[in-house]
Amino acid sequence: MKQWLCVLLTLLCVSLLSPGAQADMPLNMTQGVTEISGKVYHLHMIILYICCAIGLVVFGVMIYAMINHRKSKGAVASQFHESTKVEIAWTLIPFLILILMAIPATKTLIAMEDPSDADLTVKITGSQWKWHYSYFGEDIDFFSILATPRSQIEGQEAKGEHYLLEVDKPLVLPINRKVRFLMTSDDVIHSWWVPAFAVKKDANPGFINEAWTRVDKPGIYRGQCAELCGKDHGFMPIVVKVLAEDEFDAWMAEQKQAAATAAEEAQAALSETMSHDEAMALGEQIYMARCAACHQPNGAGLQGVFPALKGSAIAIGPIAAHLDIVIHGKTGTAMQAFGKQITAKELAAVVTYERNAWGNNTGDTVQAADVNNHGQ
Ligand code: HEC
Ligand SMILES: [Cu+2]
Repeated sequence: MKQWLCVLLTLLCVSLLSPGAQADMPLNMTQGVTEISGKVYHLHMIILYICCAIGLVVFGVMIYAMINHRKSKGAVASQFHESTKVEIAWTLIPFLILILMAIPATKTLIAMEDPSDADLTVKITGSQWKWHYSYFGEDIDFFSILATPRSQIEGQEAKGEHYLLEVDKPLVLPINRKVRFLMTSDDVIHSWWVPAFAVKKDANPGFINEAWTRVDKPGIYRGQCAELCGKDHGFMPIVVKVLAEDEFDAWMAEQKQAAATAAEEAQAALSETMSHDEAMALGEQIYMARCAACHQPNGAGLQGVFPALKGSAIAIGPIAAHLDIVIHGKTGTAMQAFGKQITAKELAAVVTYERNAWGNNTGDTVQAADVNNHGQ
């Protein structure tokens, strides 16, 4: 019996503690790709070793006592009370162990909490259910939205390799530069979590939290929202593409160029007239990507939470009121202001779509200029 226990305990220790097992054991925490994530990993391992040692001692003594001092062997319990020595020992020893654990933990925490001297600052805003990235002082900002097709989510198609962990536009960062993150939210509490960077920070409405990272290795890193934030909490992944420094600079220049072109195009779109079919096609695309999560692909909404647009008084009533709620949102509800999120042309298209889909047969075609005149 005793031998068996020894073998079992030894096996357990070997499998937990051997470095080989750690390296490819998917159950363990990732070592990540930053200095901090390495520190966090080592801290985690130190604490795990201490816990294992305590566990071995406590369970060892307990099992030894159960086996060797059992009643059938004629053991008689000793009766003693208020042993000052034992009481001091069982207070002092855990206290010392805690202090011992607090030293490396504090060091790591302090390092994690120091976002000073950053080379780049990115503001991260969570909202139901997407991330918005804005590069400070660089005039670059964009939304990052789940890119997994609905057909995979609904099971009509096999799930891809990065199912629910892929986005249309990833956050792009350089290696070897200190990046400071400012996190906030437009609605409820979200949490921006990328395990490979050991960054996990709440994004709270009305507050700004800070975090930082400096990535050592180029690559694509994935994460998720880590704070239950509503129906599509599991559908707002994070993808970070980390580039070599020169590639990053090139990307940045390209983004600025693209932003300038997009601004010109948006200006040009104001004088264009979309055909009804063109508006419906673009509108459906925008609707599925931006609105369907709440109002549902069939426009029926979710009773008591998200209103139906099929037959809704706003969607088949005057255009101005319809434009108004889509552009400005409705404060205090999950209906966001889309005026700054998508272009006038896209707004016109999605409103056209809502006014003519699912049997909403208004026949209206809204143009970018109408959106602009309404006040985007
Ligand atoms: C995060 C969830 C969410 C998303 C995404 C969303 N909406 Fe809404 N929407 C709401 C809620 C909630 C309301 C109800 C607001 C209220 O209480 O009046 C609403 C109301 C509306 C209404 C008024 C309907 C009525 O009859 O009262 C329209 C029109 C509308 N949304 C259009 C859109 C469009 C267009 C999009 C995409 C560009 C969109 N919504 C995306 C949550 C959402
Ligand atoms: Cu979230």
